[in-house]
Amino acid sequence: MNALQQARIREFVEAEGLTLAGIAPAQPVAGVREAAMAAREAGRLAGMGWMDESWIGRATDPQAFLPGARSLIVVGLPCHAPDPPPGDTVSRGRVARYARGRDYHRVFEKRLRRIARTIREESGEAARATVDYGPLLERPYAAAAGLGWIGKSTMLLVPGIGPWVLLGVVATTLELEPGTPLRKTCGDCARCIAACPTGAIAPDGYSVDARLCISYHTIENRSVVPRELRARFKDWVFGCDDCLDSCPVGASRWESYAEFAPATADDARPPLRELIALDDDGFTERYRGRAVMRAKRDGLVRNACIALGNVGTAEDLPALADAVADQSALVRGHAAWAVGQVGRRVGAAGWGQTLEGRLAVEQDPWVREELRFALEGE
Ligand code: B12
Ligand code: SF4
Ligand code: SF4
Repeated sequence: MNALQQARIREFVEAEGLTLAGIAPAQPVAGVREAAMAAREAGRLAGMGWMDESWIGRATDPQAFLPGARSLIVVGLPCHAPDPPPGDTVSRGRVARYARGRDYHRVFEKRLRRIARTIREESGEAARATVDYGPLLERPYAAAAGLGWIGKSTMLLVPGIGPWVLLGVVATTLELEPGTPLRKTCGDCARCIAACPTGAIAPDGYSVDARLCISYHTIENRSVVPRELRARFKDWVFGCDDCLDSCPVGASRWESYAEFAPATADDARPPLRELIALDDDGFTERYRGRAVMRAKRDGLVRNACIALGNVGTAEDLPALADAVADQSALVRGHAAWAVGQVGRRVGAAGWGQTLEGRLAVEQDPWVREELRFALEGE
């Protein structure tokens, strides 16, 4: 690869509006496969069964992703935008910053695929793009490319921007000049570890236990959220940014790719009563083209019930009473928990009857257990 070709690649990347990019050699990064396998074996990947031994093997070997690959072009998209203030005081949830606008997979994919196509057409070499779900662990390569360093929160931290960057990769058989890994570290800082509401980050950092992580539960978990965790979810309904928000790196700088910035307060802080009233069609209409779709309707409504359990008021109890009779058992059980939480907290009348009325007709054994627990308390 000569300097001219290298400059052309940078041109393709910048022509797509992507200014944060680096090159990593297409080789396994030492220690990463072992670390990922150890996380899997210890159960820290929770229910993400797709990340099995075979997936991790492929995801840590760029040759499996693109045979003959020599270089990985790693690209970052900033996603740190301020919240538009809501003009009311209704109970609201919170969506992680990366998911407030258009689905970043779509925003990225088109651009990265165009870059890969241009490389193929101009050089005759092979090129393949991936973002997030492709079998390639992205953060270690971003660090190898010199884009940033891996922090104790496990986030890639970019100087000046911090953890607020989403990643994508174009692998190519072209030989490109790799970047140099940064010599930066987190030093003595441990703010993210202290800020995590569930203790999901290992005491010394560099490892997240997905079984405890709010992001995992609100996005990936399709089933019951362990009762002992729910009260720590606060108002998060999709993802969690607590470890990112606590990070001093890049904290004072707002920078976002325009498509991720919330257009309205509801994109960042959706009214919870609206969320729990969504049916399948309403959910699809509201979140089509957005990352939130990944939670599916039942998952998002379950999350909204938990958030209402934590921040809801007496005004939210009628909506929660409807959710106790939802078509989905997953929603009914979490709604029952939320009724108990809000009812006790605000000392409202009638919440016990709501739960007893449901218990009289409920058939699902798990929902019955949640109803009994909500009635009896801890
Ligand atoms: C699975 C996954 C999750 C899981 C597990 C996360 C985790 N920390 O393990 C869950 C659902 C919890 C999750 C949550 C989030 N995720 Co996520 N996730 C992924 C995914 C698909 C794979 C990551 C993975 O394999 N995790 C498994 C563990 C074992 O690996 P790891 O923590 O990444 O650590 C590896 C390396 O960093 C390395 N390593 C770390 N330290 C050291 C030190 C040494 C010495 C060595 C040798 C190696 C090493 O070894 C580890 C094993 O592979 C990637 C996309 C991808 N294809 O890579 C996105 C990705 C990591 N997620 C991303 C984001 C944005 C998030 C959230 C911020 C979303 C949110 N706001 O809710 C949270 C942040 C939580 C957190 N603190 O990590 C971004 C991160 C961007 C960045 N700047 O780092 C990615 C890259 C997606 C993307 N394309 O932008 N995520
Ligand atoms: S995303 Fe939230 S729950 Fe998960 S590690 Fe970070 S602060 Fe903890
Ligand atoms: S909060 Fe501190 S320890 Fe955690 S990732 Fe940021 S700099 Fe590193």
